[in-house]
Amino acid sequence: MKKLLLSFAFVGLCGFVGAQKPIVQTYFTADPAPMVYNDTVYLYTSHDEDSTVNNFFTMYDWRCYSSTDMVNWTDHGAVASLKNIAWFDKNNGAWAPQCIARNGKFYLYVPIHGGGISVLVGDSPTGPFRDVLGKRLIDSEHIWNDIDPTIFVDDDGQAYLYWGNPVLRYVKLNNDMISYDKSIGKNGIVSLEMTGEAFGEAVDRDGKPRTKYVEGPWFYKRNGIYYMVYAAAGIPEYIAYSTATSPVGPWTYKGFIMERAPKLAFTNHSGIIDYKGNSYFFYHSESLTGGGGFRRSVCLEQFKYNADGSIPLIVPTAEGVKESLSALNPYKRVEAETMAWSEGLKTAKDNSKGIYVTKINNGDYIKVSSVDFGKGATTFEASLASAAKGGQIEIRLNSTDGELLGTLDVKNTKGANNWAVQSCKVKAAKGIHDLYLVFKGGEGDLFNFDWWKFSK
Ligand code: FUB
Repeated sequence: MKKLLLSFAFVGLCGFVGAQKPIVQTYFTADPAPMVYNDTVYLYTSHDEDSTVNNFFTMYDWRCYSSTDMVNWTDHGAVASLKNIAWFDKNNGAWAPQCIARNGKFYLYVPIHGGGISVLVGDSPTGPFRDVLGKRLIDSEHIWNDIDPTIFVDDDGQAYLYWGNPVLRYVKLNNDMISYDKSIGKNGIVSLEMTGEAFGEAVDRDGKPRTKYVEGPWFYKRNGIYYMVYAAAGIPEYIAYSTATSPVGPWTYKGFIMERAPKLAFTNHSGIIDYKGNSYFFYHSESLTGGGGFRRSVCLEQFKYNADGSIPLIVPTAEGVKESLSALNPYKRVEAETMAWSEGLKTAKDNSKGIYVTKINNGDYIKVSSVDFGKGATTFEASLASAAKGGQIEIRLNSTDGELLGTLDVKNTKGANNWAVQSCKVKAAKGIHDLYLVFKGGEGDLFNFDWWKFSK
């Protein structure tokens, strides 16, 4: 991806093709599943590898990001991987996940393409997640089509797990969230009758009737209405939705939410939340530089429900979410992997340090939105590690060539994981600005970057 980013920069454009704005730039991410927990949005994603194998989905692990302002996102890395699922003997197939919190635990439901739906359990929203069952959760005859789990716990405590392509099925989860009521449907699994009234009328490639529903369901309740939002209408996919007055239907088709648009991928997949009084629609596109149908990127739009609870048509924009919900405090340690935008970078994990920013080359940068400098900072410090000559961090306001507050000369620390806090004096910046950390140096990887902080 790095080479592509550099060549793109060469033609004088930025890192997405004037279409939808990906909220993650360090990896290709897909199948967004947001979860609001303790005032923070945790976003679980699948992960398209940079190198696609056999021209098909190449997906080995699931990633997590978090935000409290909907503009700056912190990378928590891969929180689960097919490597941790001992009973599955292939390394590919980590498709669309969803996590929910219950009983003081976090349940990450994952489809393993060709292996069915599993549940992984963690003690924190960012894992680690364990394969507690040692086998798939959904005991079904359709494992090839058992993809895209979506989970909702109703007000009476009953949890429902819906999933499937091209038929929607559900189970009623037991309170332990890792087993389900076997007394309903076929061995506990209820297959919905896929009618035009419920999911919209369509025809398949051979002209036979089918519904618009394809895959990627997102199930939730709002103001007494149950919503089923899903990928619809074949390839390339629209996003459509149906509603019901009970968690098990009957469902009524309501129409499209997102139509096809340039730079949307041939799949689409949505997640919807309300957060701090606003409504947000997550989807994926292929708009990050180097993107494609198997190298997708999660994007985000804010929207408003209509007064009757219906969802308006949402048009993907180049800006995505336009305003941060709160200003960021630069006087508390900020993880380097917290960013509103970046160019040319990757993140990696160090067992003692956690996630850090790596693959830092000359000209790469991090943008952090809406940083509140208050009455002014005097010092910038950062935790850095360099096995090479080091380089510089230019600390700038508002753009990559905006006002220069100071330059930190990053010294060699005798190892790419030998961390040292290094600092420099800065000109006092006042008020709220976008902060740009612009990396300069010679050829190759310059240094690794764990966190930064200003002081007064
Ligand atoms: O990411 C792999 C598959 O593509 C998902 O499971 C579908 O929803 C589609 O997005």
